[in-house]
Amino acid sequence: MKLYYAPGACSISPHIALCEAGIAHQIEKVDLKAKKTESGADYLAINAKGYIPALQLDNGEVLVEGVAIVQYIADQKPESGLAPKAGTMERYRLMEWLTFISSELHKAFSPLFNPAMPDEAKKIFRARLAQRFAYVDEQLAGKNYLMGANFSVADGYLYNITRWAKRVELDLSGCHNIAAFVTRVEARPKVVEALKAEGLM
Ligand SMILES: N[C@@H](CCC(=O)N[C@@H](CS)C(=O)NCC(=O)O)C(=O)O
Repeated sequence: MKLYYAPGACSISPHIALCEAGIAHQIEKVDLKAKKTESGADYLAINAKGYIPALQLDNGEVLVEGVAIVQYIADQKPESGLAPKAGTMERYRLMEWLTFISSELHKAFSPLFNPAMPDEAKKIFRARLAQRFAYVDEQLAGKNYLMGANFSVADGYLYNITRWAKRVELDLSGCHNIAAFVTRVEARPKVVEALKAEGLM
């Protein structure tokens, strides 16, 4: 499998999933402005949507959308425990988290990364994100990970997105459970492997 990624972007989540699942893979960097991969390929021919992540499967098929990609990876190695079995209530709980992280956290960062967005508007988006993170902080009370004791693909995604807070001056200093979660995730050897491969450590 090959993961198309950009260092530090939302492709960290599937990258962590691949490492945690122990799946042999390659990674190829994408220049998102030029829409070119590091080997010179036209990225739009790989993913017409133009964004990362994209996962090229061994049969050549390309899967996009982070939430679909991480579940695909987890399902290749059910023994990894990265996702509960499909069809169970627990699996819908995982999807509930993945959807929340995607729509309420991940995409809510976009206006804060946009240089054209006025500062007054950014304040509103920042305040909304702070509320969402406060909810996550409450949910992590007394738990190691979002689903309980075990690490899942939702944790890799949450960790990925939480890394962006400092870059957009989002103050998470009151979120002590999230801080402990981040420390716990960063202590995982497979997470370190993914971050090192992207040049982030
Ligand atoms: N819906 C997509 C969104 C992915 C996304 O937002 N990717 C960003 C990086 S974090 C990107 O590639 N932006 C560049 C662009 O849209 O041209 C997903 O969840 O996988």
